[in-house]
Amino acid sequence: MSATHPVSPLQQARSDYQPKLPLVFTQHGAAVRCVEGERLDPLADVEAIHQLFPHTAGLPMLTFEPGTGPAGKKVCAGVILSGGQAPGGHNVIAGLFDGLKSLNPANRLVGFLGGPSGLVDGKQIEITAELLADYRNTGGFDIIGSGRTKLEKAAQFDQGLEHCRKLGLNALVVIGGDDSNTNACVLAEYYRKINAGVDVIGCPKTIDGDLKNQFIDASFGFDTATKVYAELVGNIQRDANSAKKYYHFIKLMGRSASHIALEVALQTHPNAALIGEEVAARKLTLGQVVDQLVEIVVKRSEQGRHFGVFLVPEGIIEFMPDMQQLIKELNEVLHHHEAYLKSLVTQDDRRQFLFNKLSAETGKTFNMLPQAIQIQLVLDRDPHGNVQVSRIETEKLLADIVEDRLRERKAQGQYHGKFSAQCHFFGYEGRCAAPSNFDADYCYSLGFTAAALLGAGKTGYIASVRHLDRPAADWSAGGVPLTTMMNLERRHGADKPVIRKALVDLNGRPFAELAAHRDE
Ligand code: FBP
Repeated sequence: MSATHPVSPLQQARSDYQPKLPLVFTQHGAAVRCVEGERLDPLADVEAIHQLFPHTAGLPMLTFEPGTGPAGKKVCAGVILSGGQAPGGHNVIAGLFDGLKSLNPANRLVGFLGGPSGLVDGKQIEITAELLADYRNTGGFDIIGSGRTKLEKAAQFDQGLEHCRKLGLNALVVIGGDDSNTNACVLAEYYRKINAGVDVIGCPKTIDGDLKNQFIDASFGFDTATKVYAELVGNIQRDANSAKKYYHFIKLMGRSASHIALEVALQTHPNAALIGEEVAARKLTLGQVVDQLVEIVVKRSEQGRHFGVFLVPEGIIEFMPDMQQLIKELNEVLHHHEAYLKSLVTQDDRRQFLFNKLSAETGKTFNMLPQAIQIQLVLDRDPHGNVQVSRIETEKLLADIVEDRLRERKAQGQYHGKFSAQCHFFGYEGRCAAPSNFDADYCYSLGFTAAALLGAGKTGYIASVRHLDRPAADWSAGGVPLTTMMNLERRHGADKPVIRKALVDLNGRPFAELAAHRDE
């Protein structure tokens, strides 16, 4: 730890923690035997992906086995943190650094600043043992920062290559989610095609937990973030149960998939946890989702309980068919009438204009929304002019409509309770928490695995550490071709190769557990 800054006993203890590694690395460092397994095709759209990635599709699966590998290649790598923060990112860098040094003490690591744009703009720092000492086992991405610039154009790749050459780098490690690893895959293919001499390896990061498949057990950060949220939700549940006067609507991060809400629900047993994927499968409208919550409030009020906790996944709105239609129609209107809308003087005029342009059915959905949300839909637009769905305060939206419905029921003599809502959004509270021991170990192992892949001269792979349900020593380490996880998806009117996002599997054990016990 830094000599100039006094540290707390907790900081010191975290700093002293030595993350665990799979046994294969503890004897020989990252210079281990790399064994090729079966060649892996893309999981879907096989021919198209092979055509788009002729140099990196169909590569063999790799595992590291005990025994020394060929003499250590000299590796000078650049590392990029991409996208949202996730606990453990610093340990991926620490594992990568230590792994590279174990291959050859002359190996170097450079950190590109502020995410992928650091590579394109040539902004970086040298990662040294002294610098890293302050960051081992800490949360955050502040050692080099992160960003959301998409690396997808040849011009960006060429500029990046120029900077790599200037810095003497022959490898890049991209630590990111599905989009960032998609970009890493395209970059690996491009550099291989032009014989750039720069290998590219990805690492699976995201608190959202949606970068996983048969080869990737989990993305790092999910374990820590869900534990932090579960603690906060648990505290609120105790408060609700003590004061007995509020319904807490708690939105939990997770841009699209509901893994976080599901995991937190399993840890805390709230009165209801909405799961976006279930809402989509059952084609539940906003009104129907609200009705489910209203039923719970009414039932509890009959038992004299006027309090409770509801979990709401951040991405829920995009799973509701009526809201999907509303967003689609609003985007159309906003695009076609942008100038006219701007010329209108009041927000009310704009709301009214939009309402008149919507189809009858969608108009009803729009009308159901509280005024503040209607205005937000008109005002908050992304750089393409589309509605910013992620900015919609879903927890307030649901609380408002539930309150309205209860008022109606009261007027009809069907409800006699008291209802007062408190709204929360837990997201940023968990993304930079100190990693759990699991995430500290997993991240360090991922970084070490990335170093071993680079040492073995591999490109176009994602570092994979598997069997995470076992003790760390028994984890297996290796690489999975990035193209294996690819499929074609429709984006902005064209088919694009992307890594498939893992949504909550309604036939999987975590959801089955929730479904079996939620009525209790
Ligand atoms: P990544 O997919 O990049 O890991 O980010 C996930 C996430 O934390 C989501 O849960 C959330 O919707 C989003 O990032 C928030 O993004 P921002 O940090 O740009 O506000």
